[in-house]
Amino acid sequence: MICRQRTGIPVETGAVVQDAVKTAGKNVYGKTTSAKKFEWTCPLAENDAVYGLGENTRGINKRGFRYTSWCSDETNHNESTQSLYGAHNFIIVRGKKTFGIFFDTPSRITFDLGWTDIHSITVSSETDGIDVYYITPEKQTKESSLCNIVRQFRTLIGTSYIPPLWGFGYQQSRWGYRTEKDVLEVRKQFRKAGVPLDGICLDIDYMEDYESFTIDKKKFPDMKKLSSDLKSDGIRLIPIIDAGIKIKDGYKVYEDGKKNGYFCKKTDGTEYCAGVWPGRSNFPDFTRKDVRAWFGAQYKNLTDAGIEGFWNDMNEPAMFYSDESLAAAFKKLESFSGKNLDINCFFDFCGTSGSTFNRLDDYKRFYNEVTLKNGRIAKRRHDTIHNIYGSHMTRAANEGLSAILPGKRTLLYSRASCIGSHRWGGIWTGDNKSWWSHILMELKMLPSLNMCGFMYSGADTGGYADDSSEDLLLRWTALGVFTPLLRNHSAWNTKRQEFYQFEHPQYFKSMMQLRYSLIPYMYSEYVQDALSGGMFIRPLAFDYPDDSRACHIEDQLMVCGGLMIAPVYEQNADGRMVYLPEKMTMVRWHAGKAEQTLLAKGDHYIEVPVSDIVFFVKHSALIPLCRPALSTDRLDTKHLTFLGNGIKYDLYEDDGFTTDIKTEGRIRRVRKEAE
Ligand code: MIG
Repeated sequence: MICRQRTGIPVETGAVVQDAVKTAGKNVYGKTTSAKKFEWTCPLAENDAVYGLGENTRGINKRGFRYTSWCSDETNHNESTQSLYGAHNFIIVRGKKTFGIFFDTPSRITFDLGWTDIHSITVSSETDGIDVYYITPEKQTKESSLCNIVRQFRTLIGTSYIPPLWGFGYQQSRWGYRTEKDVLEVRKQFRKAGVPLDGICLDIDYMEDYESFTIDKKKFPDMKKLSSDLKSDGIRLIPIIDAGIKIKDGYKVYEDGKKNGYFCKKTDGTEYCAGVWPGRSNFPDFTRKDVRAWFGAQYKNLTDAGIEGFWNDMNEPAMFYSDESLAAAFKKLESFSGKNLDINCFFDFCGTSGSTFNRLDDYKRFYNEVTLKNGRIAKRRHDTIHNIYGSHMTRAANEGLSAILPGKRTLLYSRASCIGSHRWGGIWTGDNKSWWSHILMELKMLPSLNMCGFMYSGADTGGYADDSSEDLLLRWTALGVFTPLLRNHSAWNTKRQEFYQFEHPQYFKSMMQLRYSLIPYMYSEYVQDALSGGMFIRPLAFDYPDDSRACHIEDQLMVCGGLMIAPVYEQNADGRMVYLPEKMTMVRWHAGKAEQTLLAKGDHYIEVPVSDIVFFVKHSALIPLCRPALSTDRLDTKHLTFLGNGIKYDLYEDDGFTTDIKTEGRIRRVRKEAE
């Protein structure tokens, strides 16, 4: 059961699709106060756990720390970080009473989950209107109450984005593929080594002067021909689109936006201007329907060249500086001139030029036009609706692409997000580092993302910033094989990290062969989970709620209906301890082949050389594998082999593109005997 409690007149965030919810009566948990500031508090008992918050740091059980939903450009994130690129305000409290709670607000909101006091939660926000949804688990369900709460929540927020089938293929990216030649080199290396590949991402260098929706003809003389050549080889191009629009006469997108008043404005009615890639830029007011329609239509410049996939970047929005913060920084720097820079001012001096980056006072300088939940249109200062800006850029792209390419799914993922945009696109988890701790961080983030509806997700595999090494990339890839979005991406000033830069390309080939063999199964599970509100990736606690050992495990995950993974995330490890909550089949994937061993419930030390992927199949499950191919459009699902001891599997299949997604008539029962 879901109940809603409304305070004030909230802004429409787009998160919720179902309005048939009861107004909160007695099915309310904790206490709400809303004198000036909204606050919700709830006591926690000794063994209670808190799950959720999607893209954020630290544990799967989030108890014991504080978090802030505030879409932030945060490459250097670590355990101290409280906000990342997405804002996902859903938590589940597991205790004597287990319930879910969703805070539907576009404003900054803080979650003190047993940080100040380990025995209580305090959630607070300075919003002037908020909808709080309380979710009580249904009685008598086959699944755990945790899964049931997520399922109800996902019904409330609507079906998660389903990418085209090729979005499950491998994507190679690098901020550094500058020209057509660079792209062709990537294809050559993959195809030469016989390693599967479905996508190559184009970062900002393909644009003219970093202007969104343009193509630099000097570097990419014939994008249409390039994309069609690559497509015939099963590879698609995925260009980046930036939120900030360069202020430049003669740049059509800017001129249109300016003429029609589509950019965010300050109180004096002039456009708000901040520096991003192209220098001084304006920011489309994505919370306006007409602006979304206009922006969405711009994608046609690239779809006309045969492009069918995009990634939307810098849409928190990230800002290097504003006119105001830049002027203040210069003034301050000047004031240091001729001074004796002692301890009292040297560090202040050092920090001054960096102080212009993503400032709260800058987010207070401009306005967005939003729709309120009573249907009225209103102006809101950006900082009060910050968390839905990026998600509405995804919405603009999704709606635009659906209109441009009707009946066809396109690939779309974004950096910033808010619950609601899980329906419009996927997300990658933003800039990370080539750190072992970031493998573990991704592992812990994935189930939380699934709770919040973000199923099509994954990290920059191998790490974005800093130099990667072969062992790190291999271990990270061994996790990535199980995430719907699997992309190797890195920054321009780091060591190249395509598999062919390293000593053992055959290890990557083997791992990609596993991925491609699993794609029909993963796709089938993904679509069925998206349609039914199931979680593609789950903490063990969600499948084995009565096993207290399983409930405390934070470095193993359940994936799809039938798999458990236990990735290695420590350098130089030769294996790891794995806990099996029931009897399972261990699969050792080595040199493109599976070796299966039945293991008893309990603890096992499993050796895992960097060349191998080891994972586990639930005792009752049967996992179909197809023969790997170089791209998803070449996968043959007629001939399947199987992992595990189950007897049958219901495989969902479609053409990989259709927008008419339904299971009727598309499920084929496959059995082991068919081998
Ligand atoms: O501030 O387009 O997260 O993936 O390579 C950097 C350049 C802007 C941030 C993205 C990253 C991308 C980079 N972008």
